[in-house]
Amino acid sequence: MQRKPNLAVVGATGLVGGTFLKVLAERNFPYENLYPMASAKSAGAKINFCGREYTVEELTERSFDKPIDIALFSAGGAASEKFAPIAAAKGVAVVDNSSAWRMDANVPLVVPEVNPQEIAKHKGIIANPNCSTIQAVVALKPLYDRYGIKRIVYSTYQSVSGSGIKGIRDLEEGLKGNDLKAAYPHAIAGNCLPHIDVFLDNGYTKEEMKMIHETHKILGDDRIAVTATTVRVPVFSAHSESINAELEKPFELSEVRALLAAAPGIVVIDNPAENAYPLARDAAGRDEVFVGRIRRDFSVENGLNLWVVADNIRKGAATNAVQIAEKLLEIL
Ligand code: 3JN
Repeated sequence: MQRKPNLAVVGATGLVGGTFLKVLAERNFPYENLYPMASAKSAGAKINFCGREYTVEELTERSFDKPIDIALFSAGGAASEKFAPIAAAKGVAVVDNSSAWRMDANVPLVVPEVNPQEIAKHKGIIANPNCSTIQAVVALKPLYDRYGIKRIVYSTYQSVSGSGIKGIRDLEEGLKGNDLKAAYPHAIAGNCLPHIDVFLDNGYTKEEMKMIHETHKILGDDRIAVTATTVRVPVFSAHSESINAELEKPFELSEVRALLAAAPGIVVIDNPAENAYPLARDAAGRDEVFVGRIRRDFSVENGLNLWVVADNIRKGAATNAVQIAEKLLEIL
């Protein structure tokens, strides 16, 4: 793009929306005008961006009548469902963080380290995957390309920031002995809840099914057998995942380590002798995906175990969306 783009941040007062702004500023994302938007409830709020104060405007059907090039959305599924097509119809390129459009065949679902080629196919909306899926596919992509993948078993340990400000408050208060249960049906302090998003008729949670479907779409391969158990744990920031993968071809662990270490966006931390492995507290505030505990699963042929950790609000949401927007700048 020749000139600087006009940007909208929809859901600017939320946890992910605020991180959109932080990441845009950190990465010196070029812009001419910035329009922070939110639902009527938060409209009128003041936010600071790059030393200037902005008033958050109410998201309405008219919001995209002004010339906006790129809109980053994180205002919940209902807002995305209604307003992303309105924006797209007016020529805005929307990067949407909700699940509303992820599985739509006309909407690319993108992790820039994995399938950047999909961005150019957009028809106005590009979907940002679920946080748990993003960090998993960043780690799996180099292995998929080299060996193929037959089956994946995901077990997640997800931080309360995935539930937004309510989840963080539930844990803060719970640690003081006051179980709020605003975000969860049970106390989160001192617990592990095998329950993220709603339960479906098949016995899985929606979060688990998101991981399964999104993995197929991003890797472009529905033949991979995938199962998932997603668990909320009393951690403030960063999701951890045990990933068990059955590869198609035999592998050497040394080569797996080298492939992961060389892959974009990955930092390998894997030195058990020094108690070195990825940790949520170290990954919080970072943009990379951290991989460790790289070892064979001896119980099956070509089995591999990984421990994968990333900041769910940054790489799992805001940073991934801004990376997509950076690629959009190249083609707009
Ligand atoms: O719980 C987490 O750790 C991640 C939460 C993601 C989430 C929360 C509410 C609605 C999503 C998502 O990104 O899939 C959605 C949604 O858009 O469906």
